[in-house]
Amino acid sequence: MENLERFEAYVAAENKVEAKDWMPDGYRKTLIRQIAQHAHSEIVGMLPEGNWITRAPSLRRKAILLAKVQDEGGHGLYLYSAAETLGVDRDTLIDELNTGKAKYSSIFNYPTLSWADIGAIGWLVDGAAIVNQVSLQRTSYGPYSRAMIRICKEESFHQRQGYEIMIALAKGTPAQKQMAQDALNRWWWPSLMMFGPSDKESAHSSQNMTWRIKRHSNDELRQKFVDMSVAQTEYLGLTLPDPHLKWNEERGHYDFGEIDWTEFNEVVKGNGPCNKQRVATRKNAYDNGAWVREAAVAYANKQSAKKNSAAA
Ligand code: FAQ
Repeated sequence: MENLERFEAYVAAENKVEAKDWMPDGYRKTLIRQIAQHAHSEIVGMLPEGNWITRAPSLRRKAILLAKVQDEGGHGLYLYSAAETLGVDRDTLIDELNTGKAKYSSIFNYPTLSWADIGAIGWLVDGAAIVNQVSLQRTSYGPYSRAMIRICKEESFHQRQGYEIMIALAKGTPAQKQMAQDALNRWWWPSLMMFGPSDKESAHSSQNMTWRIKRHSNDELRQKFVDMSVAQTEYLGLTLPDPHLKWNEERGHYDFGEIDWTEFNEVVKGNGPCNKQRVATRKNAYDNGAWVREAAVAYANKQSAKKNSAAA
C-alpha cells in the first residue's frame, strides 16, 4: 500500500497522527497554517479585552478579566508548541505575525467601545470559539487535539463569565440594558464570520475533512452556534440583529440572514477597523520585551555552564 493510502486509512479509522509519524506534505502544511493562525488569534485576541482591564467596573471584574486575558496568552503558547512539533520554528511564526504576513481571526479587528463589549466577547466570541474547538478536540493530529482539550475547559469558563456580564447588564437599568443590546448588535455578525467562508467558498474544507483535521464544515458549526444563541438571547431579553432569523421546522434549525461577505473579505485582507493597530501593538510589545528574552537566555546559559562545570 502507498504511504498516502495507508495514512488516509489510518486517520479514517480515528487514529491520531503523532509528530514523528509519516504524513503527507499537504497535511503538515495545512496544519502549520491552521494551528499558527489559531495561535496568533489567541495572542491578538488578548488586545481588545486587555483594553478594558484598567477600566473594569469593580475589583472582582478586573481580577476575572485579568485571568481570562492571561488564559488566552497561555492558549497561544500551547498552540505555538503544537505547531513546532510539525517542524516550524516559533520565531518564524512570530515574525510573520509582527510583519502583518500572517492571518489571525477576523473578529479581533473590531474595537471594544464599552464595558458591555467585554460581556459580548465572552458570550459570543468565546462561545463561537468553543463550538469550533469542541469539534477540533477530535482533530486527527494528536498534539493539536490535546491542546484543544485543555483549551476548551478554560474557554467554557470564559464564555460563562461573558454571559454573566451580559445578564448583569440586561437585567440592570434601562441604560445598562441598552449598552448590552448595542454590544450584541455590533458583535453578532462578526461572531458569525469567525466560522470562515461558506462551505461553497471554503478552500481547505474538503481536503481537511478527508484528513480529519476538520470534523465539521464552517456552515455546520455556524448553524450550531446560531441555534444555541437564540435561546440565550431570549433569556437576556435582548434581540439578535437579524430580521431574517426564523425557526425552520423542516430543517430543524433557525434560518438566518446573509453575512456581509464583502466586509469579511476586507477584514481578512487587513482592511478592518483595527487591523493596523493590532499588528503595530503586537510588534511594539515584542520589541519592548527583547530584554526579557535576552535575560532569560543569559540565565539559562549561566545555569547550564554551572551544571557543566560541576559535572567536570
Ligand atoms: N478570520 O478554507 P477556509 C479564539 C481564512 S479562537 C481570518 O474555510 P480553514 C479564542 C483561512 O485561514 C479564534 N481568516 O479555511 C479567543 C483561509 O486562509 P488561507 C480562532 C479566516 O482553515 C476568544 C481562508 O480564509 N480560531 O478566538 C477566517 O479550512 C476570545 C479560507 O478559509 C481558530 O483559529 C476568519 N474568521 O477554516 C481568544 C480555530 N475564516 O490560510 C481571545 C482553528 C477563514 O488559505 C479572546 N481554525 N479564514 O490564506 C479553524 O478551525 C479554521 O482555520 C477556520 C477556517 C474554520 C477558521
